[in-house]
Amino acid sequence: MIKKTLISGALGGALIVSGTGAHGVPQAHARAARHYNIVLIAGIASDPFYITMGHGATAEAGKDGASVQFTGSSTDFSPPTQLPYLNAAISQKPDLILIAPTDKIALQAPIQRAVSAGIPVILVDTTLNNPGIAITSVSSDNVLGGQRVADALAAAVGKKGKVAVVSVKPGISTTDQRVEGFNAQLKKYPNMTSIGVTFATDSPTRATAVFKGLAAANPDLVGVFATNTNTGNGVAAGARESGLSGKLKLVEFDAEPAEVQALKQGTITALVSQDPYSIGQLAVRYGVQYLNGNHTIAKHYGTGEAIITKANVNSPSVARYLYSQ
Ligand code: T6T
Repeated sequence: MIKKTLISGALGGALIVSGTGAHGVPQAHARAARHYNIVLIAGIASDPFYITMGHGATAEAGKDGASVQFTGSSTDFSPPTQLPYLNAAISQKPDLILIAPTDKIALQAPIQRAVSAGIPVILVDTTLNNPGIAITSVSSDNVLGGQRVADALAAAVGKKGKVAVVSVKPGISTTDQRVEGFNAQLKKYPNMTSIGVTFATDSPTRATAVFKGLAAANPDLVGVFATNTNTGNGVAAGARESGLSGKLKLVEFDAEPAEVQALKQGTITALVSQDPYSIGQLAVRYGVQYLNGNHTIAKHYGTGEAIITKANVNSPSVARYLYSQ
């Protein structure tokens, strides 16, 4: 599917209209003038979001006569664990680097080193404070995603009460933008208040502890927004272990298998999921186009988001928004 318009309501289904030629994507595949070696450096390589992105990138590379090496730390989403993979890629001198920077400031200079070494870079998912050093970036609209979470949570709690946010750490563009969108949209609900953001460093165990602490300290808490997969899995476990599953409403970002299972079981009310397959696919497609000498590329390409609930989780219209492993 190339052209895609997604219309989604607060807790409603998602309608995807397909055709060809959206995102300014070249209609025919940009076949490589020669074989291109592309390195994809994930935020965290064990995360189904990036694994699915890797599948999209690899599939596209196969069509374009290129190859993708999928790398990244399998333990942590952090600059110190990501940097060795970036440094290794720079010394390997691939034709193109696709990278999800784990911090918008800390990765700026290291990515500039790749660019200065003559390796074009495309930012995938997360971005930098100055993304202009990359030839383009491909991502979801994370501010809009955060707004959708606020609407879904408001609908789930009857538009009133105290809610909390559990996120990863400050400085990650995606999760920061989701919180920004969420907070802005929450202002539209005068009877709702947020007690703010607590960070759990992408650790499910810490997110469980954070959830339990928040629930214990705030018996009137009615809902929680968990801003990504690992955080969401920890929060959902916390709700189950505290006997609050289904009672305290959870709306989470992403749709990896454990989150989808928790949605089906009623622990999670709604997921705002992304399209990582298309992120990988488009990044390779534009990268190969660039390497072939066509530099008429936009500075950013957006992929869609979907709201997934029990009502539409088995619908073919949201299938591409469910992550694989
Ligand atoms: O939510 C995704 C990604 O968009 C974010 O940048 C980091 O966390 C995930 O990988 C999911 O765990």
